[in-house]
Amino acid sequence: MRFCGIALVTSAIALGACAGGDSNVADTTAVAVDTTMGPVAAPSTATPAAGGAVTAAPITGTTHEVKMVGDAQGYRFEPANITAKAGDGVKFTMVTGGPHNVSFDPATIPADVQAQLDANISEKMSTLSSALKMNAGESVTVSLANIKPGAYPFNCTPHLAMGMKGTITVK
Ligand SMILES: [Cu+2]
Repeated sequence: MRFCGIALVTSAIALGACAGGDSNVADTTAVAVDTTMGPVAAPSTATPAAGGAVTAAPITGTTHEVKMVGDAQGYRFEPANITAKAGDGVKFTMVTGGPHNVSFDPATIPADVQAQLDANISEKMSTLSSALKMNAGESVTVSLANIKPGAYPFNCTPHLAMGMKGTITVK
């Protein structure tokens, strides 16, 4: 996740690698670009591509930890309600009862937030929905960088009907 953030800032090529889903390739590309271009060249390539593509904004503040749990007491995010600042991030870690994911309903997310929030999800299976995490210890991170203040409800796609949901409030 962190290397993807760096990659997105430093290179549109690395962005393509991250979006492509092969983490090994993305990792190698990000490192190679970082060492060859150096910090001076990075800012000039951070401009979003023509056509309005939104790139992921890396976490610059606190990373809040949330557990994704399913057991005899039900399916839930712990904690379900997170209060954060813009620039913070939320790391959702699979603990038990997966697969779990983190999904935002576009109907509850302001139109001018959706593209950035979507770009800020570390690993996705569809728009505004993270990949499913099956194994304990696997995680998905959502950066709140460039996300305006507001309340952003989320849920777990497989367990929405069982009430597995929460809200991120950005102050
Ligand atoms: Cu779940």
